[in-house]
Amino acid sequence: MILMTAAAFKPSAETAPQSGARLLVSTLERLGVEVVFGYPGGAIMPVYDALAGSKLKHILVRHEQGAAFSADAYARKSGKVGVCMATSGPGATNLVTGIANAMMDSVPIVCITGNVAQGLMGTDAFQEIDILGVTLPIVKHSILVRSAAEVPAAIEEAFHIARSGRPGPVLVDLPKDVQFETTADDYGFSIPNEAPRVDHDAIAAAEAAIRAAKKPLVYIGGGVKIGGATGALRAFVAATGIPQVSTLNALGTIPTDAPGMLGMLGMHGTRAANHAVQDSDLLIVVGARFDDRATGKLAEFAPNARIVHFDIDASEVGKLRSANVAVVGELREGVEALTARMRSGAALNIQAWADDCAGAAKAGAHRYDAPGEGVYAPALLKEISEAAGDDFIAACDVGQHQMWAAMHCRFAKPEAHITSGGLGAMGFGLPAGIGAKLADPSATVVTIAGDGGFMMNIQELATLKRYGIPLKIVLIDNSSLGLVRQWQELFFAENYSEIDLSDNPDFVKVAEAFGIEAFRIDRRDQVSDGIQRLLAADGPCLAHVVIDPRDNVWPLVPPGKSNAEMMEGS
Ligand SMILES: Cc1ncc(C[n+]2csc(CCOP(=O)(O)OP(=O)(O)O)c2C)c(N)n1
Repeated sequence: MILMTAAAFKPSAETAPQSGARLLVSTLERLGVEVVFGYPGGAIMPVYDALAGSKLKHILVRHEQGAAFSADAYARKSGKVGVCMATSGPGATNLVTGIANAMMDSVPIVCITGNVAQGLMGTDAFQEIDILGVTLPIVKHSILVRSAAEVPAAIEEAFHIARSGRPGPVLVDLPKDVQFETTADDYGFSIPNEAPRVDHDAIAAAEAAIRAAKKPLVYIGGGVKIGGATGALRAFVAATGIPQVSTLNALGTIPTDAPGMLGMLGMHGTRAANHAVQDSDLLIVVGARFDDRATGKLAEFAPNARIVHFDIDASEVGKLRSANVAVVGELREGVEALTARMRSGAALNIQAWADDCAGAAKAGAHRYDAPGEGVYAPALLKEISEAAGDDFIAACDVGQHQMWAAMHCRFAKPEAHITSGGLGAMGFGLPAGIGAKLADPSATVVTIAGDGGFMMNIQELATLKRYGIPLKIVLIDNSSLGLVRQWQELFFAENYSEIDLSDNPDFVKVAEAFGIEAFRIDRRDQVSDGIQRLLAADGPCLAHVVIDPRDNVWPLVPPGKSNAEMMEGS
C-alpha cells in the first residue's frame, strides 16, 4: 500500500467548498474522462449523488466484474485510461479479476472504490473489506485517500501512474467520510518530469548484434502497442526486412497478412512462427515478457538465439531469459533510434532467411476446406474478420474460440485484437466488447465467446440493451468447456470430467429475453448470410453458432514441451 507523499502536492488556489465526492467527479471531468463503468452501493453513495448531472457518462453494468473488464477494453481501444467504480466489500471484491486482468496485460485503468468511514475501518464493519490489502499484489499502485482535500491530487496521481512507464491498474479507495467531507482546499498534483532517455550505447550494441546475425527475427509483444510504438516497429521492419512473430497480445501490431509476418508463436502458434523462433540466431524481443504460453519449455526455447530485449520495464529484462543486449526505456524512442542506425548502414543480407520463413508460412498455411456440413469455426471467424475489413475489432473470451480467432482472423491494427492474454479470464468477451464499442462507436466490434465464458457475464446483455450498444456477438457453442475438453482428450486419456454443457439454455431465446436480436447458425451453408445479417444489424445482435463438440484447435504444443514439438490434428 502506498500512501500519498507530501512532495507530490503543490497548493493551488482556494475554491468554493466542495465535498470529496464532488471533487472526485470534477477531477474526472477535468481529466477528460467521458465514460465511467460502475455499480453503486452504500459506501459510494455520495459519489453517485455527485455523478447525477455531471458530464460523465456512467454505464451501469450488471456485475462489477463487467465494469472492470469494460474499463480495460475501453482503455485498450481508446488509448486513454479506463475508469470503473464500485462500492466497498462485495462491490470491490467483484472488481478483483478485472484488476488482475489489467495488471497482467499492462492496461491503464483506475478503479475507484468506496469504503466504510475511517472511524470504522478495521472493525469488521458492514461491507468492510481491506481492498488495498486484497489487491496489493495485482495493482501497479494503490491510494487510500484520507481527506477530501487530497481527492483531486489522488486521482491525478492515479491517472499519471496508470498510464506512465509500464501501464497498469491503480486503485483509489475513498472512505465514506472523505466523500462527505467538504473542503475549499485542492492541493493539485504536479506531474514529475520524466523525459525519456535513449541508451545509445545499447542501441549501437543492438545494431551490431543484428548485423552479425544470419537469421534475425523480431518477437513482438503487447508492449509495442501499449508503448505507442506500432508505427516505429512497422518502420523498423520495413527498413530491415527482418521477419516477425507475434505474441497473442501483439496480434495486429503488424497486419496479419503483411509479408514477413509469420503469425503467433507458442502453444497455439503457427508452424512457421515456432520453427522460425527455434531456428533463429537472434531474437529482437520488443515489449514481450517470455510468457510460458509463448515460449513453451523455456530451456529449449530459441536454443540458438542471442537476445536483444527492448522493454520499458527493467525487471522484465533478464527475468526469464538473459539478454545479450538490453535496451531499457520507451519502446518508441528505442526502436526509432535503432531504425535510424539500420537505415544509415548497409542493407542486411538476410534474403535467404526471409525467403525460408516466407516459404514455411506458405507451406504451413491453414486449409479451410474442412470436411462435413457443420460449421467450421476457423473459416467462419476468418470470413467475418474479412467481411468487416479494417474496422474489425475482436473482443475475445477465453477458450478454443479465442485461439481460433487469434489464428484465423485478420487484424489490421493492434487495437483490433482485444483479449485477456495474461490472465486468461473467461467472461471477458462481452464486457470487453461493450468497452471497446463505447471507446470507438464507428468500429465494427465483434465479441467472440464460447458457451462457457459467455455465461460468466451474460447479464451484461442488459447493459447492451439499456444503452443500445450495437455490439455484434458470435457465440461459438460446442456444448462444452471446449479447451478443457481438448486437453482431457489429449492429455488425460479422454477422461471427460465436468466439461459437459449440453444443458445450455437456448441462447437465442435468452438474448431475445434481454431484448436483443439473435439467430442461430448450425450449418455451413448458413454462414455467409448469417455474417451479413450480423454485420448489417442496426443494434446489438447475437449469432448463436453451433459447432461439433469434437472440434479441436490445431496445431498445439503440448504443455511442458518445446515449441519444436507441435502436434497436428487429423
Ligand atoms: C474464470 C475462468 N475459469 C476457468 C478457466 C479455465 N478455462 C480455460 S478455457 C475453459 C473452457 C472455455 O469454454 P468455453 O467458454 O465454452 O469456450 P471453448 O473453449 O469451448 O471455445 C476453461 C474452463 C478460465 N480460463 N477462466
